[in-house]
Amino acid sequence: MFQSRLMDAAAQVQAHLDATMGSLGNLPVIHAMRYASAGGKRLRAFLVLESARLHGVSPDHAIWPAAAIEAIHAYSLVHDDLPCMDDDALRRGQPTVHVKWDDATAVLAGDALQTFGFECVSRPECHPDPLVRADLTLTLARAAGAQGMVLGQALDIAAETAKTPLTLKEITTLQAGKTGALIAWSAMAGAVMARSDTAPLQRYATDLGLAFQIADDILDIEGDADKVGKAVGKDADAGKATFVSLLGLDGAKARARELVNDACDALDIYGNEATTLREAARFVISRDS
Ligand code: GRG
Repeated sequence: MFQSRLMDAAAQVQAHLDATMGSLGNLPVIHAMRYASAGGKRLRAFLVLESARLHGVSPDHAIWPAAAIEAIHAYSLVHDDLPCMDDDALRRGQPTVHVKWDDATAVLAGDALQTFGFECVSRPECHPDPLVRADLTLTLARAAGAQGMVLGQALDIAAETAKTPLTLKEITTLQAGKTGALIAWSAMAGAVMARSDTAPLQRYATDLGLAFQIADDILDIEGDADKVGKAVGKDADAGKATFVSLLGLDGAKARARELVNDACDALDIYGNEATTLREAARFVISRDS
């Protein structure tokens, strides 16, 4: 069930991005935007669509926040791959945007993907109620910005030159911003659109986001094609704390399983309707890329 819903979400969001970006023109920056926002697992779009389904929100409305979060996620990857950040040559198995075009195009494509994301959630087609659109926009700004993903990225960059490795508490805070905030927004989007309680999905997504990052650290150790490029990146630096370096490989795996169990428990109030979200949580720690 989860795999087919994930594939459906991927196809729907790609079609929507193609349709909405198709009219943007023919400049290199537009091609770079479309290139950078293609592919990927589409886990965040899936979470938006599933959260919307759980709350009876129309898929025609939910596709807008699904496209928004994938555009913002894509912007963060384009900027993260730049030479001044992680300096990666490969993303999703393809040359990164600054390698295929140049640094300036990558900065602009990332900027344009970010503003495109905010346009998606503020367009009238996203939801008939302007207060809901405002709420989606406000919460997305907080998740992506200086209290969320940008904060996490800044803490990560600071950690590279810190005299001592981060503690478990510090790395948990860092990752809650860097990867957790967008994942949490995605899972809560349906409840926001339905003007319903976001607390159960927030609990689910907080645990899911952390489990996702622990799984990413485990994949770094156990091998992933995209991460081969990290041999020249700053993550290759010795001494940078990860969940694996702090907990050990077995400890990290056990912690990820514990978080997934807690994430599933947070969905109890939705009963069987949330089966696919529970499957998604299990997928996050069993994926191979
Ligand atoms: C530049 C402000 C700014 C932030 C960048 C998300 C991020 C912050 C950096 C990405 C670095 C990284 C590889 C983190 C590990 C976790 C992660 C976000 C992996 C990529 O997400 P997936 O696996 O990617 O969902 P796909 O390609 O499937 O969309």
